[in-house]
Amino acid sequence: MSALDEREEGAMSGGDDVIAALATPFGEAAIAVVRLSGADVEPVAAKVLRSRLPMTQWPDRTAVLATVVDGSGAEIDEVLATLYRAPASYTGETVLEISGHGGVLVAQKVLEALFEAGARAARPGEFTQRAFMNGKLDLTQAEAVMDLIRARSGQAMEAARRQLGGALGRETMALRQQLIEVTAELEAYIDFPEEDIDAEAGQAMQARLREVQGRVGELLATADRGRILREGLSTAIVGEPNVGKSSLLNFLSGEDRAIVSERPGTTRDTVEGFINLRGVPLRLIDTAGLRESGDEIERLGMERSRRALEAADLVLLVVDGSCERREPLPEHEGMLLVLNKADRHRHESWEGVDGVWVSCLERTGVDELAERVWRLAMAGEGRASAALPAINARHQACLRRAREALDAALGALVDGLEIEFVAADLREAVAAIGEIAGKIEVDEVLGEIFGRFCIGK
Ligand SMILES: Nc1nc2c(ncn2[C@@H]2O[C@H](COP(=O)(O)OP(=O)(O)OP(=O)(O)O)[C@@H](O)[C@H]2O)c(=O)[nH]1
Ligand SMILES: [Mg+2]
Repeated sequence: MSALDEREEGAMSGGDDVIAALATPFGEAAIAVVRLSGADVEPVAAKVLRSRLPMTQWPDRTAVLATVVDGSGAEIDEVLATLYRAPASYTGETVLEISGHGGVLVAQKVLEALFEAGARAARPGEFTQRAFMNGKLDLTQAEAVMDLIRARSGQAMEAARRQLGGALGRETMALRQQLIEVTAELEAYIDFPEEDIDAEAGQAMQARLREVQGRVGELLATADRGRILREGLSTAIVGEPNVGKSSLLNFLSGEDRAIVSERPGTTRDTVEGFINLRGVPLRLIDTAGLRESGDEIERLGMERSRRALEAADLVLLVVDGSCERREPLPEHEGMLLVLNKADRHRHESWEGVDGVWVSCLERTGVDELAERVWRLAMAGEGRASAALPAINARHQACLRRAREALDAALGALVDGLEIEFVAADLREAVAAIGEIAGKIEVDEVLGEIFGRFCIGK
């Protein structure tokens, strides 16, 4: 059975079992929220919740004071419980949220009581997966839920919010619709083999396909931005030993992450720190200083430095600006020269060299550095605009497939090949674009997506 059929069936029958999970982080907190979802939430929860009114009489979406008891009737916690009867809930099934006292043991006991009463532990993302199955969200929206939770910069949050609002899903479904219409028009000719496509209609179809093709290309161009917003711009800090690379990582991240010492060759392994530089998320990677000598371990470290350098979106090349400039500077796309130790003195050999002066010791120069990094990071076309979508790797793969199929269809149409060939390519493009919002035939794709969620979401 395809996921689509399942989705429709799910909408009618609801989930078969009641799932439960802690929706708040595990640990000590003011409150802990345990969430349940399923068609039989009420009969299951009624076994463990005691309240003045029986649960059947609880008003919808209203907090009710209740006591949680275990199987033997022993009281566990006094809680506020809110019932969202199907279909007006996050998952589309009946949902119950139990807000109890935050505490590792209390929340654990509440969950155990619920499991004993017939609920089972939810898998990561299972609540959202059910919301998708019940048609509450399309797949891009479901993915945006996690993007929003994980957003570490204002831009990432804004992009996730837009996607959660359904912008990407609507757009891809509209493109899919256009393709379906052209396919239908073509297929009408298949039924009348004696008729050729007349020139005007053929032109019109080509024009429509080109329009979709253009938009697919534009969406594909946002993949880089999407990756950067989700994962951060990988930024390697490189340079000779002892110039202050680790100091720069600590300075920018505001944390004492990497060991700093006056001994050259201190950093052996790469050390990472995530920072948010004026809304640009950066994954800073401190590396081992590059030099000729060094022992075995240091050489291995340098090997890692080179790999980080190759893979980086951005490179901060750190030099000691108080010392004389010796070798020619390496070149790298997206590289910025950072002249450190400005507090000592600015050696005249650096005059006229394009770079940013900082002092990690006295913590100066960060504003200009942020400005320059921002400009470099956003140099990529259109990356800075919050209004653009920011597709993820899965969307990118679907769009690439769609683009290939579209290219083939257009080629076949232009060459006047058999209409069946064109239609087959178009159907492939329809399927590929449809997958983005969740018109999916393969269940593994769903498992793959929701498996990355946090439990309780
Ligand atoms: N005066 C001054 N000293 C600094 C500054 N930044 C770093 N240092 C000193 O320079 C030395 C080396 O700093 P690190 O941050 O360990 O240098 P590194 O580039 O990571 O060195 P390796 O890991 O060995 O490659 C330390 O003694 C720091 O205190 C600065 O802005 N001014
Ligand atoms: Mg270091």
